[in-house]
Amino acid sequence: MKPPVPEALVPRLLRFDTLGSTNAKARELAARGEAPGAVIVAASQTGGRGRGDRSWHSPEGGIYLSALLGARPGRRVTDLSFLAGIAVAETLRAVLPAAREISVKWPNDCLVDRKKISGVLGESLGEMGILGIGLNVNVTAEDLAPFRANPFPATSLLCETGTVHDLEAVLASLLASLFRWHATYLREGFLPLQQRWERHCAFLGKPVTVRTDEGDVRATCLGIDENGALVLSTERGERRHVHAGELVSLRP
Ligand code: BT5
Repeated sequence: MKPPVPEALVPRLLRFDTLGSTNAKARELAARGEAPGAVIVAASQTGGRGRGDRSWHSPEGGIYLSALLGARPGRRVTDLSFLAGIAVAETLRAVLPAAREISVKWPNDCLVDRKKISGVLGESLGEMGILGIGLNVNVTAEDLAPFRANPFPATSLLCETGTVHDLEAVLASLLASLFRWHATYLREGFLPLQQRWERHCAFLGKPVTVRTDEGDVRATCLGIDENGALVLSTERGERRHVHAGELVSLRP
């Protein structure tokens, strides 16, 4: 008999003014019994975290949240990062003009016209995933100046449109999309996520450089596999699946 499909979750918002890191708060609350569906939201962070030892600049005007979510039985919580990318891309699509390119970037950034507007930090806590999402909404160009020289320079909705956006409306739309896709994932598995993520990826068929522990790989991006690994076709024509790393550049 098939195991029962877990029930779809409804987001329960837990709001804070300033936090060190919403991911750290989520971990603390989960240890005290907070259940999946909880979403920790902060107006700003003083110690926002990126991947590895990197940090996430988190002034007021951005969205900083961590959602406690489960993976589908038998799957890994790393699946959840792809939910975040899709939800951010969908949210941005609804507010930006159609001419703007919105793309997910493996493993879990979201770009507008090749500039980084959002980052995701997925962590695991036993069976549960802590899905941290940072999205630059009304963050000013001045605030993002330290990241202007990055290979994928930082941007915000404010920088891209010149107007201030309704933070609450953007948050509501992001959470609706995130939880809708989570329900689809619980019901149908990773395949719909894989397909939708690839639809939001502007790098397919393009020559890219991917940084891995074993060095940089120059290859053509083909998509992601059933576990979320990046699928590449190397310059020697070999197919390669990269499980850990980062797409660091798009080559001309
Ligand atoms: C990420 O790391 O992109 C993951 C960021 C996750 C942030 C969220 S906010 C809510 C939750 N709570 C947390 O504590 N974290 C999560 P990574 O791929 O390592 O990128 C980090 C790099 O992006 C930094 O080294 C900077 O170069 C750049 N950066 C920092 N702040 C930025 C910002 N606000 N916008 C764009 N780029 C930024």
